[in-house]
Order: sequence, then structure tokens, then C-alpha cells
Amino acid sequence: MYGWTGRILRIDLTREKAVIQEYGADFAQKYVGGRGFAIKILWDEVGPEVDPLSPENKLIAAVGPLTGLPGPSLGKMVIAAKSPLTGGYGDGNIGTMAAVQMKKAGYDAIVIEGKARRPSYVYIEDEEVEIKNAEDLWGLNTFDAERQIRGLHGWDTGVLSIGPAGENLVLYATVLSQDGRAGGRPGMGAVMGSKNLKAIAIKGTKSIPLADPEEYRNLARQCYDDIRSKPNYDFWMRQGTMATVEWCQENAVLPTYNFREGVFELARLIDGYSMEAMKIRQRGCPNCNMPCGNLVIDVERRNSEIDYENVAMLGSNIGIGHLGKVAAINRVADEYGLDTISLGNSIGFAMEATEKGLLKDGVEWGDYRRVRTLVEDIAYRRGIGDFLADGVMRMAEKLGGEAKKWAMHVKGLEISAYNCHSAPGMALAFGTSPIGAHHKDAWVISWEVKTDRLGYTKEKVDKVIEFQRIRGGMFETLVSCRLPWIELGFSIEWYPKLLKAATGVSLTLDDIFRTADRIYALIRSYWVREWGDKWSRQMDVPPARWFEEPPTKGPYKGTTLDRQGYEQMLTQYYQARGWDERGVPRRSTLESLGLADVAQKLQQYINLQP
Ligand code: PTT
Ligand code: SF4
Repeated sequence: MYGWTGRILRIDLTREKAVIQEYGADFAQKYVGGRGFAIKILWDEVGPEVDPLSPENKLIAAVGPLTGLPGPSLGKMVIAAKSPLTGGYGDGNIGTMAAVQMKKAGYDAIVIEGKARRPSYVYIEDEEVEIKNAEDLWGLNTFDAERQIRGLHGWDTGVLSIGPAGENLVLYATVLSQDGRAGGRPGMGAVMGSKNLKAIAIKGTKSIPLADPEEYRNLARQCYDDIRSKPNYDFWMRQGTMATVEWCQENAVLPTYNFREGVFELARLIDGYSMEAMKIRQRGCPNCNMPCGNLVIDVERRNSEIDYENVAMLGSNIGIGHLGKVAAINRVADEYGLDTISLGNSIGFAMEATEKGLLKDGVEWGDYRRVRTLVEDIAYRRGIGDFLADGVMRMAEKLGGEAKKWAMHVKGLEISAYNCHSAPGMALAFGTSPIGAHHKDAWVISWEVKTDRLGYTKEKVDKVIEFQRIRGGMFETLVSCRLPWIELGFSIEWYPKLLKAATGVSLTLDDIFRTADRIYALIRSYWVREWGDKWSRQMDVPPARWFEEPPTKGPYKGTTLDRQGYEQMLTQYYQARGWDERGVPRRSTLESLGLADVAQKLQQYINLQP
């Protein structure tokens, strides 16, 4: 095979053994890579009996046929496991040298199971795999841990590490790399911590064989040139994702005060222009010629790499209108290894609970000093921090009463930074996202605000599915960054060409979308198997706040989602996907996607409709 390495490295931390598993072209073409490989392995090997924080859970790092090649924004990797936060399928996408090195070491996926008997890290150099003592690294933040590991193994080593949050099993602990790249929102860092695994360090020395190297080089050069020539390239290089703050404020979708409002009175102070005034430089993932990591100096005079989601969730959503302070909170979240989106949600929820008199010694809106210490308390599960460390779904269960109405999550994963009182299509995207409420699979909101914004239409349902196929399907399996397409209008037609030159395999976009549908059906089957007869379509419905509590400010003041309209779109979504009215894939759908074996197994857990 070309493009693919045809090899999966399996590491058992309990038995201290590593084996290489080979796979063939059929598997490669059926699941492509990244998320496709991850869900197939989890479906086959990690069932409902497995506690996500037990040695039996498997942590999967997976790349795709384009990852690591010299080409635009191809330095990314999927990190997946059964999620301790949601109990379902969890993954994230991180830009890191580890992705490139993994491919050069000759692996498409690394699967880690078991639990090391003491704090350890895994060092991989081509076929050499060592489980090394990490007692001296345990307790270090992610920046220091990575620096020490690279000091030992060379500065070109790709490193994925966790901080104290992962070690202390904070349910939204994430995995960090390169001082500010983060991936695995649904607790992939906690899964590493539960395995006593501080880090994965990887180096590869091989070249990646290509089907048509010359054609590939030509195409890659054209792609880089095309990206650089886009009209909004210069502005992107100035602000990156931070331009979204202004856009969200203008469109009244900026999450504010725990998603109560869509506009923030201090938005101007945390937007892309404020960031530009503080920016010292920019950096990004390997192979990217449109780097989006904006580095600023925070109020503690340290560097912090900020993106839109971090700033909205740790700024407007918790009432902090000072970018230097937001950046300082973001910096410590990166050091401790906490997902900023779930963190901003958990703090926002605690602030609202304090305001409502439900939480003693809580935290007030906008109280930077208290938040700064609280983040540390969360990472070490100290005092009230322990309560926040489990995420908003569990916080609401503990508070009881009406609290679940304003616990902003879907399936246990906290909602990312778009307020949807007046965006039904985006609400559906959050509701049906395969990992819980994340925007990565279908960011339809930018299209929605330009169309029939308040409508509950089939067109919106189709748009959600179209985006899920491209974003959640194509980009998460190839594995490549989606931002050139979204932000600069780089055409998706390039990808089948790159794939053909790299692998020799001709797949049209429609072929790729069919694979995406297969992966979606498999992920949905995974969720249903986990939940069994407790599964219901209510798991695809966003929190009551958006249906019942209208915002009090901005152009969409007084607007809420319409429950009937939402349910109607959800039914249309299920029909379009070939799932039944409960949101369970039909037997015929699974069979037509080449998943007859999955149908057979799923039938043991829930009655499948034909
Ligand atoms: C992603 C989520 C996002 S989405 C952001 S900002 W964004 C937050 N970033 C965090 C961070 O930083 N530190 C931290 N401690 N926690 C964080 N949590 C949040 O995680 C990121 C970019 C961005 S910036 C986005 S949109 C795109 N996401 C992609 C994706 O999902 N798939 C893909 N094929 N390409 C993508 N390109 C873009 O990558 P999760 P990164 Mg990320 C400081 O991980 O779990 O998917 O959640 O990986 O390398 O940092 O790049 O406005
Ligand atoms: Fe990484 Fe940003 Fe470049 Fe995407 S655009 S590859 S996230 S630096």
C-alpha cells in the first residue's frame, strides 16, 4: 500500500508488551483512517462492560492516508477512546509533530491498553517501543513534561502529554502538545491518566511511500499557492479564529453568562482586534502555511496561545471582559491539561448556581482572581474544584431540581461556543454531533445566519448532514485540518486528487461521503450499544434553556428555540440517515453500508427496525 503504512502498533501497559498488527487494503478503504479506524477498533474491542477509566479502555491515536505528507495542513491526528465524560464515543483532533513522526515511524494507529504499574511514558522510535519510568515527570505541567522529554530524546520528538488534570482524572482533561495544541475534549487526558501514562513520545526515520511522488509534489505545491492567494489570507494571518468573537457578537450568538445571552457588553475588549494589540507572534501545526495559533502576553506576563473557543468560553461565558486575564486562564488550562470549552461551561454553571444561592463559597460572574485559583483546584480536585471537575451534567445531577435545564451539554459533553436560542440548525448540529455537543462536525451557523435564520427546514437538516460528511467524515479520516476549506474557501475537490497521488486509490467525493455515513452509523451504533434500552432520542436534544429561557438583550431578545420545530428537524435528520424514530440505525441501513455484522451484534442490545 501507498499513503497508508498498513500497520497498527498495539501497546499493552499491564503486560509491558508491544506488537505490530498488519492490515490490508480492504480495511484501509472501508474505514480510511483517523476516526474511521478509531471507531472500528472501539466497536470491536471496547464494549459496554468497560469502565472508561479502567485498564480495559483503549486509547487510540490515529492518522490517515494524507497525514504527515508535505501538503497543506496535514499535520493532525485523531485521539480517541471511550469517553469518561459521556460514556460514549469520544475523540479530538490535535495538530502535532507526533502525527508526522508517527507516520514516519510506520504506523497509522497506536492503540494503548492496560495500566502501567507506575507513572510511565511510552517512547517509540520506529520498531523500538519502550515503556519508560515517568515518576519524575508525574505532577509536571504539560509544557515542562514535553520540554523534558524532548530534552532527553531530541527536539524533533513528537510528544503528546497530560498535566495534573489528566493525572487526577478530571473528566474533561485533554491531551496537549507543543505548548498549546490541545485535543480530545471528552476526557482523553483522563483516560491517559487512568493508565498511569504521562506521555507518548514518538520519532520516525522512514519516508512515506507515495503512489505517484511527482504528481503529489506538484499538487501539494499548487495547493499551498492556492491557499496563499485567497483574498482573506492576510486577514486570517492577522486574526485567525479570533475574528469569530466580533462575528458572534454581531450575530448575537456569542455565549454569554452560561449561554443565557448571545451578546456581551465587553465583547470589544476580547475580540480579534484586542488580540492583535497584544500579539507577539503566531505558530501552528506542522506543514501548515496558514498558522492560526496566536500567541499573546497575558496579565501574568507569560505567553498564551488563544483561539476563539477559548476566549468565548473563558471570557464572555463567565463574564470576564479582559483579554489579558482570559489569556492567563487559558495558559493555566493548557498547563494543567484542561479542555477550555468544558472548563468555561463548568465555571459558568458554578457562577449561575452561586447567583441562584445553590452553591456556598461559590464564584461570582467575572471574578478573575477566584477563577484563577479555581482552575487549579479543579485540576487537583480540591474543595469545590472537585465538584467542577466532573462537568456540568454531573454537577446538575448533584444539585438536582431545575439545574439540568441550564447545564449546557448534550450527551454529557459541554456545548462549544455558539449560543443557539436563535439558531435551530446549529442546535441540531450540536444535538446530533457524534461525540456530544461540539461544533467540529457541522458548523452550520455561519451559513444559517445568512439564510432563513429562524426557520426549521429540511434544507437545514440536509446542510447539517452535508457538513457532517465533509468535516466529521472526510477531514477526520484523511486526517487533515479543515480550516483551509472553511476559513479561506480552499476547495474540497483537491482532496480526492491528493489521495489518488498519495495512495493510488481513486475515490470520488461521493465515495468519501459514503464512508462518512458508514462511520456515522457505526459511531451511533456504539452509543446505542453503550446505553442499551436507556437510549432515547432525548439524548439528541439540547438543554431546556434554549427552548424556555429567552435572552434579554440584543437583536434576538425574546427568541427561543421551538420544541416542535426542533423535533420535526430531528425526525427528518433520522429519516435522511436511515435511522428509526429513536435515532437507532435501521438494520437495512447498516447492511447497505457494509455493516451487517454490526447489525447482528447491536440486535442483542436493542430491537432493530428493518
Ligand atoms: C477542539 C477544541 C477547540 S476547537 C478549541 S479552540 W477552535 C479549544 N482549544 C483548546 C486549547 O487551545 N487549549 C485547551 N486546554 N483546551 C482547548 N479546548 C478546545 O478544543 C485547533 C484548531 C482549531 S482551534 C479548530 S476550531 C479546528 N479544529 C479541527 C478539528 O476538530 N478537526 C480537523 N480536522 N481540523 C481542525 N482544525 C482546527 O484546529 P478537540 P489544535 Mg483541537 C489552546 O481538539 O478535542 O477536537 O477540540 O487541536 O491542534 O489545538 O488545533 O476555535
Ligand atoms: Fe493547525 Fe491552524 Fe494550520 Fe489548521 S490552520 S493546520 S489548526 S495551524
